[in-house]
Amino acid sequence: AKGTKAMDWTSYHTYDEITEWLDSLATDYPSLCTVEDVGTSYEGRTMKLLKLGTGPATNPGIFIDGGIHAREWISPATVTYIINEFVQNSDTYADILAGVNFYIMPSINPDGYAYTWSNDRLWRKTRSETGTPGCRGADPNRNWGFHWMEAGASSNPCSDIFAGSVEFSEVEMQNVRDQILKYQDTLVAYLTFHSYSQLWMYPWGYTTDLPSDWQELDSLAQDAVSALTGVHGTSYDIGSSTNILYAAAGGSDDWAKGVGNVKYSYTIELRDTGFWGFQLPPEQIIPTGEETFEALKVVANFFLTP
Ligand code: ING
Ligand code: ZN
Repeated sequence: AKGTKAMDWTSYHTYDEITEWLDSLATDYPSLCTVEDVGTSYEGRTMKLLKLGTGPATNPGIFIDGGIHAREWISPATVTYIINEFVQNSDTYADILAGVNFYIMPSINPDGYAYTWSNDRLWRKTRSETGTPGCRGADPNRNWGFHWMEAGASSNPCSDIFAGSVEFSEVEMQNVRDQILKYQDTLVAYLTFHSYSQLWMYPWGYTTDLPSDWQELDSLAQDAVSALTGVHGTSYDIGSSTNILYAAAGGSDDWAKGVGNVKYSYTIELRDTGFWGFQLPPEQIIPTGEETFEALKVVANFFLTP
């Protein structure tokens, strides 16, 4: 369609390809989406946010990010699939797009992601200097400033779960945080996509305690997952991250709920359950996108005012 940059979901794409594609969408579909520069990564990559929706800025907002962990390639691939599905079939989804605004960042750890293409396919963290030679990067999902470092995080810069020298030490997470704060008044949901394990999780990650409204988060998760499973039969577990996976403080979902005050905050671990792990074959991008999109529709429809 139009001059939209070539993109496909039969292979994985580099950070630059994803970014150029976002720009081309904003050029070609100005009534559906706009792109905003939201800052620069440690190594100087431009970070972009796509805003998708046809209604007023006061509509309920859903913030979506992908790629916080560099090696979890199915995450940015699924987030771009979701964008494409909405843009290419905007008539089908006219009600959702008129009633909800999506704020989407497909790849929020650009330096780490680039490093998984160039040097180390299994790199997880950012690429900032730590002061310890040979040990770069912080775990961006231990870096958020809510009960920071209280559980499941390390102060050792060589660890894969190094929380950073201080909360929000990582400029990329500062950039994402500032976008969430910018749209905070409208945000009803925050979805952050990881892989792998097939889990639909809600806070808290820093404690085994549950949020007081956990039953509402659980109920929407159940509805989303049942739609997801209905597509290809993929099974997901649902629960608080501490209770179904492990305790880990400094996660973006905890911050979004605990500080950002976004009620429906979820961390979603996409396919698979470990056979391929982070190296999910590209043949699974489309089926993963299809089932995840159905789950997202359930979430979006939940916030449509009838
Ligand atoms: N898993 C998440 C991690 O950051 C998680 C799981 C998220 C735990 C949020 C606690 C809170 O470790 C992966 N695959 O990264
Ligand atoms: Zn992850």
